Amino acid sequence: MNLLKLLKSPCHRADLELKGNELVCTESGRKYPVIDGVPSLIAEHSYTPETVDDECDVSVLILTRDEAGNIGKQLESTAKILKSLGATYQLVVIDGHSSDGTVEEALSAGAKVERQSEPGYGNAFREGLNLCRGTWILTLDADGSHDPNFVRAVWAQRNNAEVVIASRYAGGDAKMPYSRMLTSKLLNTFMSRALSLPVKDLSGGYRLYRRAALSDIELNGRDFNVLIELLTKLYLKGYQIREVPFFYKPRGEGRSKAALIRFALSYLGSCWRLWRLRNSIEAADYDGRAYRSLIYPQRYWQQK
Ligand SMILES: Nc1nc2c(ncn2[C@@H]2O[C@H](COP(=O)(O)OP(=O)(O)O)[C@@H](O)[C@H]2O)c(=O)[nH]1
Ligand SMILES: [Mg+2]
Repeated sequence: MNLLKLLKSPCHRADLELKGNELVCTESGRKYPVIDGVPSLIAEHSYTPETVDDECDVSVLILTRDEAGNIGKQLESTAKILKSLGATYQLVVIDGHSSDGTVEEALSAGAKVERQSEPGYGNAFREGLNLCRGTWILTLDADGSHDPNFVRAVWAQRNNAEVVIASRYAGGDAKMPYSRMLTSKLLNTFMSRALSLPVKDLSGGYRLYRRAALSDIELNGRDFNVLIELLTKLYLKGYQIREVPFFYKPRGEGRSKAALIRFALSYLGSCWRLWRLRNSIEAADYDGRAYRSLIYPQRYWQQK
């Protein structure tokens, strides 16, 4: 027997259709999540999609791991700001198998939610990018550190660069434990010098990308290092990167998943690979840098 036929939507007493991991009211289009195979017909869990699934101005991409108490607020505030800016949007959440109700909270806030298939922030990030359909992709953390009010400043710069970074270190500031702040600043300074990138905040995840610029970039980073990998590869292609000052707040509920040592190792581990790429002929500014090189034979050869 088709059990779906027995069910009616609580909002209109109408038939329900199963679409992906949601039951959809055939009368109103209101959506009810199916969580781990159990349909939830509770009104608070349902939503009427206001977001556009196909083409839209912005895809909001948020990665989550145990962010209950944070993700709902973050999605709602971001959606409100985008609405006030007149932008159409979709909300995409890639979840790292949270066990605290993050998925339900994200679904109630109207997001398209997928569980990541491979572990690690980098894998979730890649899977998320593949689902984004917007002209721009806005990435931000779920935990309340990335205040959605800064979306306005980031959005205002969208036509001036392919990547706009809400930057803690280019005129902004960060409220975080001293040890973390020091490690983060040292790492960012070292990496930006080593890779000759004119960017002060390489590791922050609050960014707006022009999606078309990402189309032929292949990412390999499995962890947080994917953020610097993407920035380096975009810069190599000659794309513009712009930083706007931003104030990073302490997270809301829960704990950070970025263990300091693992975080630093993951960045330094990518450094050699990215350095080789940065200094290869693949870089858009290779000729210009060789022309001004401190290495005489290279300069001579280029200026000949
Ligand atoms: N899907 C997914 N999200 C993650 C993973 N690790 C961290 N996140 C999310 O990525 C964002 C940044 O992580 P967070 O722990 O706040 O790192 P921190 O800000 O550097 O301390 C948060 O929204 C996390 O929930 C992961 O392995 N998978
Ligand atoms: Mg955080």
